[in-house]
Amino acid sequence: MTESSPLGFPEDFLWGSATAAYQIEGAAREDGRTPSIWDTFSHTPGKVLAGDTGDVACDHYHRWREDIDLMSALNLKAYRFSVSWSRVQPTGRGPAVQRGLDFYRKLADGLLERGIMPAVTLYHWDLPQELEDAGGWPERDTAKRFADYARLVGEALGDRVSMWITLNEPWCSAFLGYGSGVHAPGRTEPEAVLRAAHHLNLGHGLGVRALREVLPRDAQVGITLNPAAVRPHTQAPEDVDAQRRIDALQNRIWTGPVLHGRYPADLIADTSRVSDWSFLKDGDEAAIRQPLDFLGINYYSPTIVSAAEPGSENARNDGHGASNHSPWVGAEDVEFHQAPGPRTEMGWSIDPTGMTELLMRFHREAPGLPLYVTENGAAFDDKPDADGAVHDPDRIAYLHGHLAAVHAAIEQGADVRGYFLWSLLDNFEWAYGYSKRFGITHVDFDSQARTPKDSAQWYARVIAANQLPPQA
Ligand code: PNW
Repeated sequence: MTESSPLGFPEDFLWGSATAAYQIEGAAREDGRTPSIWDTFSHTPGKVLAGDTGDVACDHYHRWREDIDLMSALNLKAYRFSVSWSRVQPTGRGPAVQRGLDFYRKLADGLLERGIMPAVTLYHWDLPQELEDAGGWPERDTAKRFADYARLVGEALGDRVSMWITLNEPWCSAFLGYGSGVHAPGRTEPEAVLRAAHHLNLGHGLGVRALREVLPRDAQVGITLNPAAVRPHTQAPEDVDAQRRIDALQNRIWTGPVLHGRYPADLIADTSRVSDWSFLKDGDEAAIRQPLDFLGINYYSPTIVSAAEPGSENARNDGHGASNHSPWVGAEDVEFHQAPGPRTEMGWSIDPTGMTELLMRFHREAPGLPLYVTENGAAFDDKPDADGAVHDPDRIAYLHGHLAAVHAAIEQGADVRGYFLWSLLDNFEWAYGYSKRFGITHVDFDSQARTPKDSAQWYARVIAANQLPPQA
C-alpha cells in the first residue's frame, strides 16, 4: 500500500460519535433527577478547575433535537450516549421515574428516525449520591443495585436500543474515584480501590445477566475498558516489571475476570500489602465472566513506565491529574513518562501505534469477540476565527492517524466493527471542567451555540466515503 491510496473500511463499519450524560445533559435538578456523585464533587470547592459544574453543560437535555440534527449532518451511523442513573432511578433503588426514562426513549426514537443506531452506556461514572452515602462501589450491595438498574433500563429501552455497554472505563471509577481522588467521589483510600474494582466487575457480570433476561435475543451487550498500551521506559528488568504491574492494575484486573473468569495471580500478590482480597467471594469470578457480544476499547495515548522510589514526584504525575495520592495501589513507586514529540491539550502524547497494539492484543486474547473503539479523540485549544469558523487541523491529523491505526488492525485480522469518536460536542471534561475541548462541534457555553469544526466536516466526508483519505 502506498501513501497515496485511500484506506477503505469494511462495508458495515459502524461510524459513530460518543458522549456521556453528566458531560452534556445539564438539567441537573429537572424531572425528578437527584444528585449523583459528580454533582456533589463538582459543587465541592477545589475539586474541578474554575469551579465548573455539569449543572447546565451543553444543555443537551433541552437541545437534543438540534443535536440529532448535527449528528445527521455528520452522516453518523451510530451514537453512543449514557443514561444518568439518578435521572431514571433517583435513589439508586426502587421504581423508575417515567419522565427520566421518557427522555431517553425520545432520544432513541429521534435517532432511529434519522437512521442512527443508539448505543447505550449504562454507567458513565455518575453514581446516585444516595448509593455513595451507603458506601459506594467499595460496598458489595452497589453491584446488586447496578444490576437492578440495568434491568430497569433494559426493560424501558430494549425495544429500541440494540447495543448495550454496562460500564465505561471502570478503571477510572475505582482508581481515580477512590484512590487518587481526582474524580468523584474524591476518596483517597487505597484499600477501597480494589474493593471498588471488584464490585464494578461484579456489577458488570450481574448487570449482563439482568440485561439478558429482559433484552431481545439479538441485543448486543458488552463493556468498555480503557486499556493501557503500557511500555517500559527502558529494557531494564525493573522497568519491564513496572510494565507488568501496571498492565495488571489497569488491564488484567478487568479482562482477567470479565473474559477469563479469573483475577491474575500476580495482581493479587502485588496488592497483598493493601488488601487481603476478602471481598472476593466464591462464585464471583464465574458471575463476572458472562458471554459478551463485543468488547469496547477507549484509547487516547500510550503509557510509558519505569520503576522509581515510592512517592517520587514523577510517580504522582501519571497524566491523570494532580493528586498527592497515587491511584496505583501496590505500585506507588512506578514513574510515568510522556514520550517526546507532539501532545494534545491534555498533555497526552500522540501515538497511534498504541491503538493498533491494543486491538491486536484483544483480537488474540479473545478470539472471535468483536471489538469496537468506543472512544478516541483529542482536546486542542480551538477558537472560532473572526467568521466564527473553527479550524482544527491538529484534531484532523490526530483522527487521521488513529483511524489509520484502526485500519491497520483490521488489515492484520482484528474484527473491529466500529469507531466512536470522542466527542460530538465540547463538554464538561471532568476535573478539567470546560477548559478542555474534545468536540468536533464547538460549543459556546454562554450562548450554547454549536459550530461544527473543520474536523466535523472532515469526519462527515470520511463516513460518506467509508474510507480514509491518503492524507489528513
Ligand atoms: C474518558 N485519564 O475519560 C472518558 O470516558 C470520557 O468521559 C472523557 O471525557 C474522555 O476519556 C477524555 O478524557 C478519561 O486520566 C479520563 O487517563 C481520564 C483519563 C482517561 C480517560
